[in-house]
Amino acid sequence: MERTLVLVKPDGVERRLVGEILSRFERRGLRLVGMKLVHPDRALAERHYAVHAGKPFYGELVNFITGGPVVAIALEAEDAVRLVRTMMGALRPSEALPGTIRGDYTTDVQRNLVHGSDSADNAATELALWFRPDELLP
Ligand code: DAT
Ligand code: MG
Repeated sequence: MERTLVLVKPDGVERRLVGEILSRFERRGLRLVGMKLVHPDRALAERHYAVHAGKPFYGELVNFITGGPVVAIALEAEDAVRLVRTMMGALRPSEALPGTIRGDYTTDVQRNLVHGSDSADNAATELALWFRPDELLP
């Protein structure tokens, strides 16, 4: 079993798509092991997106993710990291297939509704960043 972090980004909360997004993962059969509504401060956002520091879109990205509340969700499944990435859809809007979250609801490379960890190592780091140990089910 593997765990991964999903964030419903501020655009998802604003667009009232939290339930829709969560229900896709639930119906697929992933186990919900943690969830909370958080308005991230800059320090949290900068740590979360540290791998992108220095890239041209980094400043805007941090502004966007700190612009409103997000829902942090911890999910468990076999191969959860890759499963969630597949269900999210590609970063490039023209490559996000219908049937994926991004492919069904977004056309914007930044306002793309969801974050999902991209490796098992990053999932562990990100889960520890967003959740205290006692906020996750054993
Ligand atoms: P993903 O969110 O699919 O993991 P990523 O890790 O490469 O993609 O980038 C993180 C976020 O940064 C992404 O969700 C939106 C933003 N971003 C990435 N590339 C961008 C670009 N070229 N222009 C604007 N925003 C971008
Ligand atoms: Mg990423």
